[in-house]
Amino acid sequence: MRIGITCYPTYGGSGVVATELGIELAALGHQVHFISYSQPFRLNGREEGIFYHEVPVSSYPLFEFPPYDLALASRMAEVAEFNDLDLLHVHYAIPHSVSALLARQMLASRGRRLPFVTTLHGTDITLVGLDRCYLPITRYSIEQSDGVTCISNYLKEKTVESFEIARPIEVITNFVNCDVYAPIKDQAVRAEGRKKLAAPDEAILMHLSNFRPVKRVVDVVKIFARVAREMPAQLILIGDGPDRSAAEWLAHDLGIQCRVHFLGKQERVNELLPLADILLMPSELESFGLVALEAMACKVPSIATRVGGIPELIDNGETGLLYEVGDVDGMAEGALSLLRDRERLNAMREAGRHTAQKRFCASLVVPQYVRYYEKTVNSGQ
Ligand code: GMT
Repeated sequence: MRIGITCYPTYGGSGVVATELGIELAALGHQVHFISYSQPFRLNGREEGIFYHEVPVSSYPLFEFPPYDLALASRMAEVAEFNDLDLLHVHYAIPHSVSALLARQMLASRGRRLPFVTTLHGTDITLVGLDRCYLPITRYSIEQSDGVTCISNYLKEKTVESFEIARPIEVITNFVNCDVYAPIKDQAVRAEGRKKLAAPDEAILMHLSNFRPVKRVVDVVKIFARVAREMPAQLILIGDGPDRSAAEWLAHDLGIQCRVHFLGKQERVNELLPLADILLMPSELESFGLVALEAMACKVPSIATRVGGIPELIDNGETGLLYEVGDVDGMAEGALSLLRDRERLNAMREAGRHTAQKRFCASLVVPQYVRYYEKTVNSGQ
């Protein structure tokens, strides 16, 4: 198939899923065209079967807000026509599904069909989409999509309930490439990698996010401070965003700044994750929690919150430990209990990898998207 994909190219789960999906589809022989304002950060521009089309957004003194959604719709229509696309797949409803709707109408007026699939990821429904400014158009574009998918059952229920959507929504969960996200088999190599982050007797706790308030990065530092009081440990934080400075200040105020390391945005997180003992994900909300899945595939269990779609991914006590939002004492206790009980930690490491392979591996999930595309393309003919 020839598939156009639009996503936010910035550091965020929906962009990661869209990019990894494009890479997997291209590896299966499909032709993939990314249409966005900049190249998605996990693409290097040299992948076979993947093409990138930038959306130029020109400004004009009259425009206080340059109309990106219109520029995107124009580019989608052009790319679809010039490359004979079978369909568009947009990730994150706002504004991508509205632009896709316009592109579909533009091409229809020229006698061409361009169906589009919208994948809902989370805050496009739970936060931004519920904002009254966007709610009516988000609901409309979901209803008008030729296909709609959600990344968890939680998000499907939330969408149906909050937007009173009657149309069918397919749940296609997020996925991970278990060859790319994998434990480091050679223990000497792993030990060498860990040496750059911590002393041999120290535990490594990790956090990875875009440091938005919903991620509760300050809780990450609080949890770590409690762990570090009890045992030698280092905290590695990957990513960047609005709450980084608050987390840095807290590390200083607690006097643990020499054990807390902010690495900023990293491209090859698959090389860092397997070095950790535990991932901390104390989010206020996660519709899925992709980072926890990537960590599981690397045999790293998560200490996380019992919110949104996380319980669909993490089996409490089996593949990770779940707590109420803000329960930093509980999460610290959980981390300590696992780090002190290597047998239990190892069992969890194995169970997590097993779950990633058996339920969330790209080789199982990506074909579900392909089948859904085929159904969508064929149903309107
Ligand atoms: O959570 C973020 O900061 C990014 C956001 C996005 O849309 O880019 O992530 C959402 O989509 C991810 C991929 O499907 C999910 O793994 C995240 O759980 C979801 N975030 C929230 O629901 C808060």
